[in-house]
Amino acid sequence: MKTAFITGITGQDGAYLAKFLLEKGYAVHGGVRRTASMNRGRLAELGIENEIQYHDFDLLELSNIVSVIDEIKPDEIYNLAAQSFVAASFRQPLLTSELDALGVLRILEALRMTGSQARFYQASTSEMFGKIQDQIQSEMTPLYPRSPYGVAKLFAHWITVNYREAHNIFAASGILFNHESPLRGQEFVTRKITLTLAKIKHRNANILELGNLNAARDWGFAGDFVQGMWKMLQHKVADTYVLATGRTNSVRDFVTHAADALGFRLAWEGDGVNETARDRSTNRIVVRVNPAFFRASEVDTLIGCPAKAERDLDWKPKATFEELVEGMASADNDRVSRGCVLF
Ligand code: NAP
Ligand code: F7E
Repeated sequence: MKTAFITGITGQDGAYLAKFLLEKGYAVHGGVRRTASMNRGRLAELGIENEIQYHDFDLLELSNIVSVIDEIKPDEIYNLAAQSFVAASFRQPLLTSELDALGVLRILEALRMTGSQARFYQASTSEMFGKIQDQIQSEMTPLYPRSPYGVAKLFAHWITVNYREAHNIFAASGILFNHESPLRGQEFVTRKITLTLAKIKHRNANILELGNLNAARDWGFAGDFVQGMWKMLQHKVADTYVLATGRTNSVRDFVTHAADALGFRLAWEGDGVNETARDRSTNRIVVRVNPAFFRASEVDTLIGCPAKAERDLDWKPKATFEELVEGMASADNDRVSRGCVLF
């Protein structure tokens, strides 16, 4: 039986990855930071809350990272822990860098200091492409991050490559494009859209306020992407891979599809900050722009090329954009109608 240690196990990807590894017969250990309230709702929703061995873990604390690795002696470490919300990184750039940049270096140093032979996965991100230098982004595309989050993740990516080359650590970096699911945090735009529209439908909210409707992302399903993480650690050599769907859609497209799935009939009207969407059946405005959600510097559009992962890892995303949106809308419709939105 192999042993895996997942940092960030309480987050979206951590939950899906834990389920996937448990099904493969792994002993799964999870790192959780101390908080005043329990936050294992995603693991509970997947029915695996009690199948995981939990360890106190914080990216800020080197001694803690060393002792956890010493105690578990994992075969594989998946570093998914991060301050992952781009908008928050503009307000908390130092904290974001401590966690998302130096936190990764702390784990790599812990691996070096303990002489652990664990294979290491780093959760890198398409946010590193930022102001895109190629129309379609691949492992060869120059990086140009546009937020403190993107800059911190860029450091983490390169320090992972450096420890691979300098210290012979099996350290893989997955440059993952946006991946979403019914377990996505409510602050991210996809989940904000499906949850708020479901609430409007059930008369628990009046309006969905969004920022940049023109932003376009390559959106995939998180359940597909965690399988790619695992494949990177099964490969004969550690490397860097892009995981993406190769298709891009705007925030406006996402709203339109989610609204359709929930039974609204939207008509878009106006331009720029005055753009709105009216529900034709009730004649009510249900979506409007609020500039408070604009970013100080924006990533306008992303679209990834997953050809290397397809070729070397035999990885391909399965869910389509439409299936993703419908799945998220349906899950939030159920939760709101049951009055049970736990995360
Ligand atoms: P998420 O839902 O925000 O989960 C982040 C996890 O990190 C949570 O478990 C959180 O714990 C934990 N964490 C935060 N600060 C920590 C600290 N100081 N010490 C230890 N743990 C800490 O993120 P996700 O969407 O699952 O993403 C997983 C990883 O992939 C992240 O590194 C993210 O930056 C990266 N990524 C995500 C995407 C995407 O589209 N989802 C794409 C590319 C890369 P709490 O539950 O206590 O908050
Ligand atoms: O924004 C626009 C916003 O916050 C997507 C993280 O997982 O993926 C995620 O980062 C787009 C941006 O995700 C709202 O301006 C419009 O252009 O859902 P998001 P993100 O910033 O792409 C990457 C790959 C990661 O690595 C990150 O960890 O949507 N947008 N209106 C809005 N975004 C939000 N959150 N809220 C709005 O009201």
